[in-house]
Amino acid sequence: MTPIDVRRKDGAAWIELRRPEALNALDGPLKDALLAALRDAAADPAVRAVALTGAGRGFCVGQDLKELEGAYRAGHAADFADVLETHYAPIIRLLAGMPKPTVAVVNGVAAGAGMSLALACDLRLAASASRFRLAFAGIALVPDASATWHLPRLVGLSRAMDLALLGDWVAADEALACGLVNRVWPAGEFAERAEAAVAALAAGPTLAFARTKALLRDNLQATLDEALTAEEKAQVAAGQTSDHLEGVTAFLEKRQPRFQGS
Ligand code: T3D
Repeated sequence: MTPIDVRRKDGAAWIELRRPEALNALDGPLKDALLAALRDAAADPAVRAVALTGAGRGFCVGQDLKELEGAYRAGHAADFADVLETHYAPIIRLLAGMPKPTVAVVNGVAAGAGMSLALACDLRLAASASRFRLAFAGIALVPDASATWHLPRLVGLSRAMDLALLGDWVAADEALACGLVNRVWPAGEFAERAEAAVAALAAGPTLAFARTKALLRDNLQATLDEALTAEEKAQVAAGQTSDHLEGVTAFLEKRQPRFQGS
């Protein structure tokens, strides 16, 4: 089985992590393949949304700890600088920064850097049996792969501290209640509902989505004046798009818009 499966559906790229026997733990080949798939999806204008999911009963349990076993048995720690710079940082930058919506379709357990991947996506759709754990403290590490950046922004500092330091599992319904995920659906309807949500994003006004995503992320650090200026610049550009014309025309003609992403 190849470590990643990429399929195109309704204008979206579905990227599936495929090491189900290890709950999709991230070993070197899987991280290489994930980075390549995300780069391809980001660069391809025909891809208007990206969904990340896992094969089998897990979403992703983070770094493959067995991959590091050789180093530890030999008495020295793994080179985290290398793995973070080569794999995790570019993967996270793509999920958070690519100019199209990214969606974590969390089919099962998400732990450690697997949870970080989900946090870095723009939206998280979760199966009701999924659960989350920031498992870094259990192996005496700090949350990484952007978890310290995304988590407090999603759930607030107090909850982030709780998840990072106490390290309890968070069930899907609790994750929904605290803003960690955006939707929870039961197993029987999860695949269908998630596919419909991703397809709806891919059929949306892609350029407006790209600008919206950048504004929301960038303006977290901005002053009000800076945010107003950035919104104006983005809105001027959005107002020039074919999709804006189509959206207004569809409204006037009392029909659904057909956005082309241009
Ligand atoms: O590079 C860096 O920057 C370092 C950063 C690291 C961040 C991280 O991501 S550290 C890893 C954090 N993840 C964890 O600590 C999760 C470890 N896994 C678990 O605690 C359990 O597997 C679960 C509670 C998630 C699920 O339990 P259960 O009973 O449903 O399944 P299981 O039997 O434990 O796991 C199934 C298989 O997946 C099993 O394989 P085996 O031994 O039967 O052949 C298990 O070893 C494997 N597996 C699970 N997690 C990992 C893993 N293999 C490698 N690495 C894992 N993280």
